Amino acid sequence: MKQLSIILGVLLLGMNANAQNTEVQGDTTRLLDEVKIIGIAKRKIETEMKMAVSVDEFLASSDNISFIKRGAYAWEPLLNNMSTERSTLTIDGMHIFGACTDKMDPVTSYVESNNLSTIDIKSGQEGSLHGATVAGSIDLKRKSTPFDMEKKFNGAYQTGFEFNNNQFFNLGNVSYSSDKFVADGSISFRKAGNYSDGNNDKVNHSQYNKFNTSLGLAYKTGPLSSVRVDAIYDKAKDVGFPALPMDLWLSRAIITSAAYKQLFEDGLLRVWDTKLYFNAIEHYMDDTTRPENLVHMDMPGWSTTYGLVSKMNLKKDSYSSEIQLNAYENLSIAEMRMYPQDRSERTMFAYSWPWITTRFVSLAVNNSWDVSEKSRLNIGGTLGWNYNHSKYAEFNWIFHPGTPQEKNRFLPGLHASYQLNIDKSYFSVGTGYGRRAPSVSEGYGYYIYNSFDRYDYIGNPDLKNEISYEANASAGFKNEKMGIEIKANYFHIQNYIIGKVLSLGSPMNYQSVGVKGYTSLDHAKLFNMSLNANYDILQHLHWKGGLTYARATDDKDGNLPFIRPLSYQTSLHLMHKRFSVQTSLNGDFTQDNFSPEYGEDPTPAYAIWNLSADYTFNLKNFKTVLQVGAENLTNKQYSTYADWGNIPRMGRNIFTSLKINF
Ligand SMILES: [Cu+2]
Repeated sequence: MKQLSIILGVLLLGMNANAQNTEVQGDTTRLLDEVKIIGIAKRKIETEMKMAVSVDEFLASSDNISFIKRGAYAWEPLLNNMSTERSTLTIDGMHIFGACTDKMDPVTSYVESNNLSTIDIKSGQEGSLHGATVAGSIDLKRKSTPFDMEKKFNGAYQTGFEFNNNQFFNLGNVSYSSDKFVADGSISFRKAGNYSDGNNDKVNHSQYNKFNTSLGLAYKTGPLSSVRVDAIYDKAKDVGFPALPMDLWLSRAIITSAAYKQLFEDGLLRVWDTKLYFNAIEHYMDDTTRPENLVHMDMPGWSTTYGLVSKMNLKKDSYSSEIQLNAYENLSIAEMRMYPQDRSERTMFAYSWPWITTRFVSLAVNNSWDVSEKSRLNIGGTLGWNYNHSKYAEFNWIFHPGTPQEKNRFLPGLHASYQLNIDKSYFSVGTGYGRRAPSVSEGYGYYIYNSFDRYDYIGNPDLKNEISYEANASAGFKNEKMGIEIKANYFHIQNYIIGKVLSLGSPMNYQSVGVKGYTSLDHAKLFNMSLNANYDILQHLHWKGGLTYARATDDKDGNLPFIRPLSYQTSLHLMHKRFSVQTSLNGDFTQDNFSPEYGEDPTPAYAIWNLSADYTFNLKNFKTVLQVGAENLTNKQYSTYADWGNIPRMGRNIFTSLKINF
């Protein structure tokens, strides 16, 4: 497989590739720029309230993302109220898989806000370009400066302090561009102590330390072609997870890629971009920091992925298309070593991920036709192949005797949508069909302790593929002064994978109450809706508001867990000369549709008030912004429906930051 990827990569590199704009001229710098600018025009990594946000805080500002929080660090992003197994999480299209059986390390925890340009979120099957999915895709786009005829050097330095948890951070990034050569670099440090909740009580084990650095170099190999190499190194140390029975001692990731891009001046094919990548993660948990644990368990994990992603952009008249080939191989290993207080007396060893290899190849196409000036039709599809191999299948045979060591799955997907613009209004309707394979834990996990419902989870290699049928619609209106938009989607998912109590087997962990096996429900239904509006009250006074609603049930009309109750957000933004002030109120209504079967209890309503102000000035010739603000101004004690084990959230947090652009 690895060899196949390499051969394919070499083949693709040997051929020609490239661009996106119909106006083709000899000036290739411009061409390359135009391709890049699509990324730059998107939202910057900051929120209305805060300019120095973490990747998680930025993602939280998107209305189809919610989070399971196990502490202050590495929140698990849920897309359309579905867990990470149901979405594809990629960095520039590269697949990466966390090395933690307890989901301490979603892919989003391995990047930093100063090496990203934007985050591309696609809902449902529209996200199938990067691989088989049910919920959609989250693609973290790295910064990549375009080639420029003029030599340019820029960068930014950001520092700040947050008072609640004594978080101190320093983020720096630089970029250099010329006609032939481009370099992007970033470095960041964050260190935080335990945070305090709304009762001013310390939440123990909520500290973290993160170091991240990245480097990207691009060289123009010809008037219409370029090569680019990228690397990210991330290290998290001494990270507490207050909601879990153990913490993270050390996690390290290295994420590398080499890409070749070719643009074409004429013809149907405009851009061909091919990338080979490699990433490796090591993850070491530690429970010796928890004196309440009588028996200690070391649970290290490793995840290594090699892959290829090759993408073509086609365009002719009113037709444009993206074609993407994905191929990767991942090896996931997790160990469990148990011993009493004395480490030398090891009493048990097991693989919680018994060396699981996953190979995946998919070819995906998104086509769009501008049917008329006002309407567009999108049709796309994907065909994927997923292969799993379990090296130490004896762990899987304990609960599933005789199950084959290997498994092949075919994962087709289809989607279509129609968009219509009439004057200042716009509408869309869409539908989709797709499948996904079980994740490594769902398929092959062995005694993975879930501290939320306090069960040990066992994977099932014979699980059926999840099959999703989806419908979505949106409508909006926009003029110079205001905008309003409503969006809704509905998923009917067959063979919905979830844990159910097993009558056999006894718990391994003394904290656990029993054993659950991953099994398929006949079906589950999910509905998501959002309503957003904005209005410019005065030229320099802007209002924004939003509501989200979701409902999800299983085949017996019972509630599914981790579904966000009715939630809202409203904010005001006032600008005056060099000052700007913003305030926001956000909250959830009472969670009535909770699921006791999956360990949930009702969560009361809460509302959080935030306020921040910033001042822009010139420090010598550098544009500088100083910001001061407070989150949870009233120091409200609360936890949300998705706080693991109902751990309280942060109380009042005063934050300051300074950003210098040069
Ligand atoms: Cu972990």
